Amino acid sequence: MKNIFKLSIGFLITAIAFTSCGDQKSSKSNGALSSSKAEKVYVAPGEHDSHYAFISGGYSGNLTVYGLPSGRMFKEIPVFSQFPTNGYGYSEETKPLLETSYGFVPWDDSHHPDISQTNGKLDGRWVFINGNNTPRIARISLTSFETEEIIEVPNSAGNHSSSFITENTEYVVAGTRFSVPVPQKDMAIKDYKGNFKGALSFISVDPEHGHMDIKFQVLMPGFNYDLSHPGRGKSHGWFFFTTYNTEEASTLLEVNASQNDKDFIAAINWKKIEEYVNNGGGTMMPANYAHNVYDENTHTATSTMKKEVRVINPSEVPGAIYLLPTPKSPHGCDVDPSGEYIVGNGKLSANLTVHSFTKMLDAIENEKFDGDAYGIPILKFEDVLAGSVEQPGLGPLHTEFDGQGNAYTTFFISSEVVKWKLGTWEVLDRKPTYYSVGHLTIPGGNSREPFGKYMFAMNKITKDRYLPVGPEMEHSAQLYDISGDKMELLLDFPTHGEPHYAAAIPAEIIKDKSRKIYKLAENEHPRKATNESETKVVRDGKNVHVYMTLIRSHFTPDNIEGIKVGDKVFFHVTNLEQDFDVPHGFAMIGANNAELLIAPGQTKTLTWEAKQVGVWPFYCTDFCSALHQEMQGYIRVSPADSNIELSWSLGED
Ligand code: K7E
Ligand code: CUA
Repeated sequence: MKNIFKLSIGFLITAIAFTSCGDQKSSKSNGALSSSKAEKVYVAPGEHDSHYAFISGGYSGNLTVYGLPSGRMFKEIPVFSQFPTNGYGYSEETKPLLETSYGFVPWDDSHHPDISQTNGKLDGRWVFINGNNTPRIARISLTSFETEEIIEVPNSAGNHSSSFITENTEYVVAGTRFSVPVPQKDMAIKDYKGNFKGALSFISVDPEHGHMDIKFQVLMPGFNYDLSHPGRGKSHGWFFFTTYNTEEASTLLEVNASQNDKDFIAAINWKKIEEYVNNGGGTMMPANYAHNVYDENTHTATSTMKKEVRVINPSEVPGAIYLLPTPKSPHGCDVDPSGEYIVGNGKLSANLTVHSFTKMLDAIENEKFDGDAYGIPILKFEDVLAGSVEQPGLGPLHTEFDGQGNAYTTFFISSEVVKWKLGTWEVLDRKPTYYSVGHLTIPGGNSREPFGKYMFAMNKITKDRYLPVGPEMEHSAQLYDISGDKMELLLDFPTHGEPHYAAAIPAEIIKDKSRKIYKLAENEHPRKATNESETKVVRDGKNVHVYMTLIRSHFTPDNIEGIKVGDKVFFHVTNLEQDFDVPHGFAMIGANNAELLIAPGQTKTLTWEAKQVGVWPFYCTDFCSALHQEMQGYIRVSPADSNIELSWSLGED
């Protein structure tokens, strides 16, 4: 067994070396884009792209917004990471979004964005994304393009099989990558097997406001739950998770978790469990997790610690959970638009395995079982197999669909995307990627109605594709036209962080409802100042609250005296502008946090500690008018025992 394994690794390494050198050659020979390709990605000055792509920032913790087909980056939306560019996670209003049971966690590792759906179609209301490191799920508004909510996932560790949503956005799902003791406790690591648990969390989404709530967690055997996708159409009501490390090894997983010939796809009938829960089933377990919600009217987030979570053991709901044997350490778990086919991308498997939902139901009904794992029935492999794509490439990771009956699978080791036909399993086309592709995205590719015009591959290794910028290059995406029989490579474009996955959508679904301003009349921030006459400075012990406004091109007030060393000054800054795209910035010398970038009509708060006697300037950071450089002011800081009165002014000498 071990020797065979070593042999296959040897083969893979040779394959890597072989492909990368082959790739370089073909890259050189195809070097310049032909003019027809250039036309396909050319978006003339002032014209708009036809699609948005929301690309995961990976270890940046954020989400970037791109246009297709141009590959231009429009915005970075801060999600799990502090973002000095606009003060996210530094302003008093947004700090609560990053609260967790571990305290303030200003970073995460985001992997899988997924856009909300109605009836299996992208509805463009929200995009969800997971935090892998400190298990969390975020909801981002596709109206304001801001993070509106983050919920922590207890009993989870490495929230990787996440954040995929069901076809009416009933649930956003989070599965743990690492199994852990549940509840956590001090125990020997070597006693992992049989004792650790893997929590699969079903988080309900309020249909109107999108608010998330953990409806239940299924405490599964201690495998690693890698990726997941919902059933759709005929399989709506089920959710599928790939597993690896069904060996339950705790050390040297590269060897010890590659022993079993087959791991599993876990099929969860969430409708059945939901019914059980709605009838009072499950157990409330003590837990500690943060639920952070941003209010668009007060422009302020609040963080609440939740104290319990509903857990379900598989044995409580017979007939709700089955295991589908799947070779070998599958990564991606992808369901086709009809809901019939479930693709298990076995990383170390020679063939690509596709299961049939219809056969699965039949096997369940006729009890075609092959034993069980911790009481969960294992279905017979042959009885659930729809077919397999024979030797399509090396190291399959992820599959997407074009809605025309074709599937597209990425192969990391052989660095290619392979197009194949659902049902006949024949390979139709293959195109190299530069280099070592991870995920790929087709707009709507994870829905009942994909928009099969473009596909882009997100590659892990960039090497020579761009001008060198030192030892580390940004990752590279590649856009293909998939409207014809053969895929056509159109464009390379760099991405930010590690773009594990992306969600993409036709622009017309969201662009017209994109927010332009925050209406001052609707501003409910408790410390707003919606006109200059409402500005003031208020002392409350050692805390000083400055109610300040901004308009081209001055601060009100712009001279403040009577601050003392040891004071904590809270600048509550309201941007009075009511025009699209006229933000102002606020920066204070020596601030230990960041600047603020304040959208029209918005109020944000920056805290500054007065540490040294002197007269200290603040200024606007965003070039907002011809007199932007005049947009500045001073704060006088006097000794702690000074009796200078608090005063503030604008335009008085
Ligand atoms: Cu990078 Cu989806 Cu986290 Cu595969 S995952 S590549
Ligand atoms: Cu306001 Cu520059």
